[in-house]
Amino acid sequence: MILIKLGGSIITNKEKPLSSRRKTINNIMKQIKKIKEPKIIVHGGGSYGHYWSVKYDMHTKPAKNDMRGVAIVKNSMVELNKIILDIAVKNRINAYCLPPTDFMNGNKPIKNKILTINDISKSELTPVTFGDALWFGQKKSYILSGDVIMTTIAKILKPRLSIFVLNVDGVYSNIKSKKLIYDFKKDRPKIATNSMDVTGGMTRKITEAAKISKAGMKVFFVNGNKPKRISDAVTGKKFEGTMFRS
Ligand code: IP8
Repeated sequence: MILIKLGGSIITNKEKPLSSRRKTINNIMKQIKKIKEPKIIVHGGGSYGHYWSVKYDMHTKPAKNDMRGVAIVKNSMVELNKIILDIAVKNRINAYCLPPTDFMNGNKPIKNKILTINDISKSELTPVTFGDALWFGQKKSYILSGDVIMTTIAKILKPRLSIFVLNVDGVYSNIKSKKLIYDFKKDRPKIATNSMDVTGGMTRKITEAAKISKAGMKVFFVNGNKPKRISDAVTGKKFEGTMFRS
């Protein structure tokens, strides 16, 4: 099984609230369609979920947030998800929408539900889930990142490969000097959190990718602006991007 995360920065215009990059999503879906293995797609919030999460001061830590904020963030994610689903279906991918409420209870994954996602992916369907605003319990809510969903699913379903599709080439802050933005010795990212991303942007991605690779699985970061790199990474033909190995 191939687990794919479509980052918010590649599927939306981060500078412009509530604007998606339909052409880019379409090009990515064309490549995903070529993958002849079971696959699961996760997507981020970009200028939909993050825009409203910032406005309503909602974060990954469970808190007694304004419930109007919860409603609005969730609605915006459903809207973005609908765009993703439509473009997937247009490209003959049988997208099967699974909001994270389907397999999360508060901030705990429901193991048997996640095992079912695997069964679904082995049929002719492609499960699609996303980062979201979730009910936590005791009148609290929190923002669940799609990157965290990647780790949650990977730990249970052990994908052959996890791919993070980004708006950049990889995890170097400077491609020439090959300066890494993750300190593998100290086991933490070197860069500061992206202020627009309530879930931590690139920092979060690297943290989750490191967790998946430490659990013994292969993780790739690829640039979604060069979508052929996605199918190339899957076939193992050629690889351009950042590879995490345990
Ligand atoms: O962009 C966050 O998902 P992420 C989703 O994958 C929301 O971190 C609602 C901000």
